[in-house]
Amino acid sequence: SSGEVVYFNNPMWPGEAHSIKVEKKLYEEKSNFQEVLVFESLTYGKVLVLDGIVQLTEKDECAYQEMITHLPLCSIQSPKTVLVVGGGDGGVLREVCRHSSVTHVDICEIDKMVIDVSKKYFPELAVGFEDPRVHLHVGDAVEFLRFTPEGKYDAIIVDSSDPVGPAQELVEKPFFVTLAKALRPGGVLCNMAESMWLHTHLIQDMISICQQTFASVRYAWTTVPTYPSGVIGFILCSKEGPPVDFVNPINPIEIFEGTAKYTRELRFYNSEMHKAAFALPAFLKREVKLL
Ligand code: AAT
Repeated sequence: SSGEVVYFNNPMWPGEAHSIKVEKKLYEEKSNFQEVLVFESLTYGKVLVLDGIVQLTEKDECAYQEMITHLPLCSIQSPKTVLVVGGGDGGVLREVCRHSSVTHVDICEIDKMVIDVSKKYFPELAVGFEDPRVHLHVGDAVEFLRFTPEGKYDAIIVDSSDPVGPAQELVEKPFFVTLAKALRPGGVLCNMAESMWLHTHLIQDMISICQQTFASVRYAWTTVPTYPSGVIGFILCSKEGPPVDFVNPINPIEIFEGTAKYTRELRFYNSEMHKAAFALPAFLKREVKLL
């Protein structure tokens, strides 16, 4: 409740807790899929929590949404068709829509309550839903991809929650196979891939699956202070076809491209951050096998 510090404990990060001071609880409800909580914090603005895991805060969401979006989209020439998996807050949509080359965006989010809550409490993120290029599908992404025509997308962004609850299947091989099918040759995938400090094994498992499924695989990371351990990573994959050099972006976005609705400037991403995101610490290079 108000004025108290909320401690986030989870088997995903055993033996530690992270904490944020609550100014005011704004919303708490159980959806068909998860517990949805929104509160105003003392120092990070509003916070969205699903099943006791912080999904975003107003202060640091830029570091996550801008990186998970522009790492893949700036790595290919004129992306046109994009799929977002999860991402019901709309933040990734907001970033995708900065790219004027984009003509069609599908989003498949399982939980309508996340979308409604974002529209009410996070207008700076939910603005992404207002773009006419965006097509919303409420449902399970596993199911959605089963019916997706082959080669439909230039890029897919998997902005999903941790693999406990509704996102469990999203880290398994059959799902990656359907993602690969849905991409055109040379198309790219960017997948949320946890913390190198906490989940090296999970990262290695996801990388192995991706290496069996895609032509090239890279790992990148960024800092998000309110995520456990303060960092989060991404797996970037490209399908066989025209080769993609993720580390040296060919489609810079610094020049503001958005439509009138997207007047917000980039806060985190630039071409230097893009390149730097692929530099990996020695221990991670040893523990994960990147070719
Ligand atoms: N944009 C940053 C927030 C997220 S949201 C992840 C979303 O994925 C949630 O809205 C959740 O409802 C949705 N989701 C989970 N499983 C599925 C599924 N099977 N199909 C479609 N959508 C799904 C990510 C934060 C990352 C936190 C890292 N610790």
